[in-house]
Amino acid sequence: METNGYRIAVVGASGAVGQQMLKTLEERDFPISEIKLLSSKRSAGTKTVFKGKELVLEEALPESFEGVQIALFSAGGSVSKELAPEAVKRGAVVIDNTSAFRMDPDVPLVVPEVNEEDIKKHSGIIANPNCSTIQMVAALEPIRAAYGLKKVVVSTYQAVSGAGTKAVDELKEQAQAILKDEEYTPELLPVKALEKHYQIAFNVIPQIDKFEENGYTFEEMKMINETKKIMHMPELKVAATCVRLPVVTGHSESLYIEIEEEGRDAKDIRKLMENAPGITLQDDPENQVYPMPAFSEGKNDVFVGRIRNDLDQSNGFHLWVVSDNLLKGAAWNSVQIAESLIKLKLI
Ligand code: L14
Repeated sequence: METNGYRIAVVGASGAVGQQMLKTLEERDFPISEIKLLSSKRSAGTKTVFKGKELVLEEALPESFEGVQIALFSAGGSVSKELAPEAVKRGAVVIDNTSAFRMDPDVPLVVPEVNEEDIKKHSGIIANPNCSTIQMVAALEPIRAAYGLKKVVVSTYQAVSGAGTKAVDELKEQAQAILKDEEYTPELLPVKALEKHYQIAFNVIPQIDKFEENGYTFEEMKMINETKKIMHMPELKVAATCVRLPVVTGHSESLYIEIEEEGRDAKDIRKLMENAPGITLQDDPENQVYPMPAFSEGKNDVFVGRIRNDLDQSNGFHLWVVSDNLLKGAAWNSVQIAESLIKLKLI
């Protein structure tokens, strides 16, 4: 630890995202003078290694944030609602990875490649967007900036790790049970809190999060509303269908977009992606090069490929966008926001 670094807390340090946050802080060599690993009462006492040192998780309490400068939250919406204001009261800047404050008009919702400057308006809490939203807006922003954007229709192919480590275990246990012809009772997906659960191994579930009254799921509405907020485009037309697949890590998305400018070609979009921050273009159909979740795991970038012209709509294009949902979709974007705070001299 460096003496001139920051005092950090990670809330939800034992979770799928929390663990990736620790790994990312290590990899980035984030300046840390002190780090506190916080968790629910249930996980308190468990140990985890950070920079070669074994650390014990403590139960997250309001007092835990005394002296903390940056608190990274990823322990569920109810924990954030209760403890983020307590952390802010004690002088910390909170970077929250849950949906608790994302649509709050006083809370910046930030993907640094898209709207880094919004961080300047924070009053204690900065929200990390939904995983599927982050990778989509990272790909859309360079297109919007160059050619304008009118409409987006997205279908997602989402990994189970978004629902936590238990959902990953469930997928593996189910797959093994099914291969051995054993009975298995699904318990977690699509939504743990609901009564009905479905098999995810060798299946596809067109529901992520609860349904809202308009027939869209909360995950779909998050993508729609968060995209407009991050891109500062309340008028943008967005539709989403969010689907869970038996993939452990890496969300994929099929995007149909319509741009403002006429006369553009898929080649132009490809060139934009080639030069965009945080994007890796993988688009060479002749050689079967395109993004896939199995090969995006462990990488911070958003991968874009299959860029092609719509066959009927002259300003319409199709893209395939893949990223590690635990990294750019969560841990990496959160740490990136922390790096932006330092870069913009806000901390
Ligand atoms: O909104 O179950 O941050 O995959 C992202 C992961 C909601 C649940 C969010 C999942 C979560 C989602």
